[in-house]
Amino acid sequence: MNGGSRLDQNHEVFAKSGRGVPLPPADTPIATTREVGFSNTMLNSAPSNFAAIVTHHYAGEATVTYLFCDFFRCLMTTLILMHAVGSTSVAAEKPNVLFIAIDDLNDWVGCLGGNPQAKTPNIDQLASRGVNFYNAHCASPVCNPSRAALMSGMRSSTTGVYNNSIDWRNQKSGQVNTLNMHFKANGYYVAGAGKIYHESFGRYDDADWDVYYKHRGESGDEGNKGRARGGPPGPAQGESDGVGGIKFAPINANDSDLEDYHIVDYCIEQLQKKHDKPLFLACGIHKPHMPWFVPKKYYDMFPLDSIQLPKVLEDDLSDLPPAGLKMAHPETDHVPMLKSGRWKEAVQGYLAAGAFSDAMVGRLMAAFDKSAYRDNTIIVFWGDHGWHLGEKQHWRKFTLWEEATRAPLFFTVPGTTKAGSVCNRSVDFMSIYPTLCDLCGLSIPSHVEGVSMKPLLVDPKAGWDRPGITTHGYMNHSVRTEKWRYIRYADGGEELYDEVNDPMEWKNLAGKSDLNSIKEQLGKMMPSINVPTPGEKGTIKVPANAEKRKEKKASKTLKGR
Ligand SMILES: [Ca+2]
Ligand SMILES: [Ca+2]
Repeated sequence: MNGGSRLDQNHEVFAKSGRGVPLPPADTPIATTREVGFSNTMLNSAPSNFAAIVTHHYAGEATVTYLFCDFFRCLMTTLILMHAVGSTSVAAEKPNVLFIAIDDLNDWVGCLGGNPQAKTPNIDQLASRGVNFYNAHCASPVCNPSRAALMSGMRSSTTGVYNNSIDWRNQKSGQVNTLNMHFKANGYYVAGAGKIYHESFGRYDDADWDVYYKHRGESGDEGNKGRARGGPPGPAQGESDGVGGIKFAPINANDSDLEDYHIVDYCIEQLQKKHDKPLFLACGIHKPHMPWFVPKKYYDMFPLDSIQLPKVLEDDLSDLPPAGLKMAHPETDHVPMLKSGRWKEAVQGYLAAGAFSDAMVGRLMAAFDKSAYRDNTIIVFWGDHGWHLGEKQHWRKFTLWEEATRAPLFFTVPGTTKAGSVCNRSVDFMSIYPTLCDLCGLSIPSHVEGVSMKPLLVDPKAGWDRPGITTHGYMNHSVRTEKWRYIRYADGGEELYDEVNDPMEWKNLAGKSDLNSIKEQLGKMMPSINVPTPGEKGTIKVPANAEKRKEKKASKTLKGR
């Protein structure tokens, strides 16, 4: 074992097996589909625009204009009637969408193999309904930019939304139709609950959602049965709440004392209702985001003496460039964790929080299977980014390595996907927006940067020469293919990993001159547009502490309850 002297040699460790498979041949075509549909918005505006153009053309000829006005009244009536009939039949054919987001869930999921001790039977069952994207990566390893990019369809590097303190609503991402808005504008009934956007920057306007679950205490609609934001109280007075900023503790509480329980309840209610329009239902579950304060029964599923630690190479950081070292910053969390001797407890806490979120997914899916939506609904399940629990001597997200970029992504599409499929192609979450449009017959807005993955849903082994791209801070990018990960930081620092032979990313090969052409090829795939961090024109910033401060504050608040 490679635990090294800094780790407790008695701890059992686990290491991941190779996850990558070789790249397809370079000449494999990019099989993508971008069908352009005819949106209801376009239909609604078409007759009046047309009339305005013709009226303008005949300006000065009052009689002709008058005749045309009469003619257009008839034409418009006919078009409106046709539209009404058309949209009814189109609506009837449209699939529903169940859109499930999990916060901070890495690959410690049974069907992703990130930790053999993870217990996630409900999430595994959900994945097995369709295609499990085994090599899927977030657009950014931080809540707000990851979600803003996925939902807006625009990368962090295009919008400048790089961290949790930049309000995506005030940048380019706030000026376009987000995914839920696009579905709403195209005839869907769009309902949501929980964490879909980063909650500091939620947006719940009429143009965004038809209905949205409200936290207790917020001005509510009739569906308001929510708990206070954040859930149950923390550990009892005098009991430990974790190590520094890493918050974990079993609590004496019921599942229903956590807000996620009520978020799922709200979604179940939506599934029990009949909707006149096709349904787009978004369910955002908060756990396993910290604090890992979940009922004790989930901790009991993972006896402490059985816990295996992630495998860590003692001198792993010695081959990192300065920018990589800055992202690892082991002194913040890892050194205190080793000193505390409580690493196993922290791993137990994350597994327990994951098991709790799995139970919530189980409740949702049991209700889904009993609902009228069971056979005509596309299910997409995604985690917003990964999480380190000591790998590369780092904790939390905020890096460009596998532990922080890889996250769950599963698609089930009735009539298209085959149960039990696994796709090894490297993809990123920018493809979720266009894929859903493609599958539901909606146009893909021109601002959307990703491409549809429909060809991979039809055939998970189809040709695909795109990488998964992750951005963390201005000009810091990672490109992940099936064979390689190439990282290039703003200051020019580089890392290159062979994912087939080195899945833990221990050996940085960037200095090997015989791999220069590989680096060059991968570097060309990085985003060419790089918008500076708003308010910091032209400066380089690697945000690492914003969310940590917020988490600290939140856990303090929780403890007080
Ligand atoms: Ca997150
Ligand atoms: Ca290394």
